[in-house]
Amino acid sequence: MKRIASLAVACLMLAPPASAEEASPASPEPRAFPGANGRIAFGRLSNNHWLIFSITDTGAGAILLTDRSMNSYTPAWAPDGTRFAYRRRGDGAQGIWTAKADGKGAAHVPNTKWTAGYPAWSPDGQEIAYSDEADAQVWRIKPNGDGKTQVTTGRKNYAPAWSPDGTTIAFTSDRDGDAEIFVINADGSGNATQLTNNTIDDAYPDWSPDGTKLAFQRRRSGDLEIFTMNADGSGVARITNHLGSDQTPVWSPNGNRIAYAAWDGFDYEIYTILKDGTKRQQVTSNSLNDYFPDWEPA
Ligand SMILES: [Ca+2]
Ligand SMILES: [Ca+2]
Ligand SMILES: [Ca+2]
Repeated sequence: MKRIASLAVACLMLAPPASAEEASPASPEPRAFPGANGRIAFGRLSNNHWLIFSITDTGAGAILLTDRSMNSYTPAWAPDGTRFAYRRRGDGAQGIWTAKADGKGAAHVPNTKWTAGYPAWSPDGQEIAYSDEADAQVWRIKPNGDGKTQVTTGRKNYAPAWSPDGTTIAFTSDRDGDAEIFVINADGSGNATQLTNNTIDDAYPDWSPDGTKLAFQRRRSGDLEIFTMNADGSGVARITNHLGSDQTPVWSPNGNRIAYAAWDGFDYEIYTILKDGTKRQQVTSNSLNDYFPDWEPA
């Protein structure tokens, strides 16, 4: 009897206080992008294996999210921050996978194969865009493998980013001989609109949470830097000015900062910077290569 009584007390302690429930009738509060900044997920090359970790934006509390026997790449947080999609290669089913924010419950997205990569969620969390190296096209698919639809046509398309209003998908294409940023209707209708047009590489676009800007990487005098531009391609602004590659930018969920990977002279680290290019902060610090960050909505 005594044991049952203490169990009941423990259950009471786990229950949320009634006042808190009254204060937020819709609890648990749904997390949404845009919103507050959560953890940063990223890929790390460790002992010839690609692993995905998450870490706080101050560089504390790194957690391994993927299996050490597999190669896992390019994490992308779902808009509610409860799951992430990624690319997985190795034994078993390869292609796009999803897992809970703690790495548990990993599952293959059926109908994606080993050539599928660079996942990006739709803002309603119902679909994932990705690019397939086999045909160099951008596709969209539901996490259960249903509704697979080709979005792009033309040559050499990769690295999609779904706009926050859900209507368009930005992507990179090498179709004119160097990398450019394009945007196309998310249902694949109409022609893609070219946002950059030059003879240097512009790649890996990511939408600001309010949908007004894109961050991307540009190769400038042999050195990669982070840039932003308006959604129509105007107003290009350089954000980083640092010797060594600065690449694969992503916005913070609150829209104030940009996270990216940078070469520090020895290996790659994750950094964040204010969107005006000031107050750079280092997130990871080690002798391994840390790449492809994505910032969790919390
Ligand atoms: Ca270009
Ligand atoms: Ca640079
Ligand atoms: Ca490192």
